[in-house]
Amino acid sequence: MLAPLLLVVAAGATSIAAGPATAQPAAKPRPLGQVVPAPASVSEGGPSYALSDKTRIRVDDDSNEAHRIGAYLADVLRPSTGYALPVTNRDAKDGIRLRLSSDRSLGAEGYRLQSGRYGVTITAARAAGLFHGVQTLRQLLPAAVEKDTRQQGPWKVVGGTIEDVPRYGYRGAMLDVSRHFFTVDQVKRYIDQMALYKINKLHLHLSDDQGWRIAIESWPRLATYGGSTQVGGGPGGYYSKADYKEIVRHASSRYLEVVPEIDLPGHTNAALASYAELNCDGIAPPLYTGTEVGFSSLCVPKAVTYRFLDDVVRELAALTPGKYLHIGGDEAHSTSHEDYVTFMDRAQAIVGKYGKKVMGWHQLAGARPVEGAVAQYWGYDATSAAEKAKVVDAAKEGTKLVLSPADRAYLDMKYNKDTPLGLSWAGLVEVQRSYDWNPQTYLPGVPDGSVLGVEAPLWSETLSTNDHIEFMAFPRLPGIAELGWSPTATHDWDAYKVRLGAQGPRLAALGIDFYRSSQVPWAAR
Ligand code: TNX
Repeated sequence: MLAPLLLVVAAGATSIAAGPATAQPAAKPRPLGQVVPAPASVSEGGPSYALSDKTRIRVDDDSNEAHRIGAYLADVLRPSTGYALPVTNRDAKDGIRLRLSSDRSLGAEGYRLQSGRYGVTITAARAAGLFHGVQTLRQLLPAAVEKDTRQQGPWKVVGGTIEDVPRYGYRGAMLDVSRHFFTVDQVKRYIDQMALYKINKLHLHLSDDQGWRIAIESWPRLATYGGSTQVGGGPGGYYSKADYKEIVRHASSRYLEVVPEIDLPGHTNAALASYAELNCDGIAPPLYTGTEVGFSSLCVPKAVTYRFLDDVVRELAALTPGKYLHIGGDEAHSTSHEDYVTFMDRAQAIVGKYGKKVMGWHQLAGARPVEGAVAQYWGYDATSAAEKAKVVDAAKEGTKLVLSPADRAYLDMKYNKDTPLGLSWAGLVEVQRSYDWNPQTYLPGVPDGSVLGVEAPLWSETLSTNDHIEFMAFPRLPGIAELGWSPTATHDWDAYKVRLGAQGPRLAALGIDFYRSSQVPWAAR
């Protein structure tokens, strides 16, 4: 089943790399396998389909969601092609068809894409699969299709069939909105970029020493005071509940689940500054705008700490349709181990009380993870064997893992010593290093089935604009997305770098400011 894919990818390698920069748009459509993340199986053959001014987008008449996805696809394609692309449920001979079927083999997120002389049909069992299939279709068209002004065609899709289901159900990206605040529109822009690569979780790091970013009615000063600054002393900001709901709504329209994080019991200076009673000594510290970590802690023995926690978790859980609530738990260097364990027991119970699954950074493994808890591993090559062993032992006991190794998946690590943004505590992380690892074997000894997937965190100590986000996330985020989506058999840097190179003109057409790594043979168009 996989052999055709590897062949197609290899063929793509020659045609893309050989294309001279000045050539006119080629009439030959791009190979079916030239997609990131690599599809599970590809078989190319038969006539290609050319979009035209007669093309319609047909959807099953009884699904609102399929209609919405059809309208979304039309919005992507209309400006560049100039075609009307009506979305219709009437039978049309020629066109793009979005079809929900009862084919269980496609699972919750998989899809089948078939293209031939009369059109392209995307079939899925669930709407999320149609949406992912639409992302694949975008990549099968010339990169200029992503531009927002009229472009020269032809707009051809090569003939053949893709059958595609994800390797992992958890394919995440995290944005730190605490160290620097990002507006609702900025978060939505990043969501749209994640969706291109079939990412399905948005983890929002909503609180840290430098800022509390979500309105909590029962503790209003958390946001109004605790959210009033950021690293470097800028004005900060926070999401009202309506803002937050808008982020959740937009994410779910892109088939992403939002995973909110309140980092506890360390990384809490913004909360401690907002309410004196949360401090063991009853004295509120000043707001913090530096970048040190590990100096703050909630007061574990005080009863008020758990009233605060209950209120925050209750209000946040009520805003969260997704199943996870992330309680941080990293770098609690100012909390004794005994206090840490006590605190995490209580915090996990509160998350359970409000119907959510606990997620925490992997230090949770050194406490007492509750049944069903998910630990997010963020160690790196230099992490001690003892620390890794705690995580592996927890996995053996049933704790599930999401992998975010800092020297692979951290999008805030510098690419090389000259990268103007980012940090380097876990090392320099070029594009190949970021891609070239296997989530299943990364922590030896972890039982099969423990790994739920991968996540690429973006910490924002040094990042404050869209360009900053995009320069650090691209092109590493597509590589992490591929590790989460594609079968291991497709894993091959030499093939991947060519497929990634083909994303260059596409990212440029979308106005994404990406790092043009010299490791990647960037296509000219
Ligand atoms: C470590 S990763 C942290 C964050 C920093 C990040 C910077 C983690 C769970 N904690 O507080 O922002 O490094 O790379």
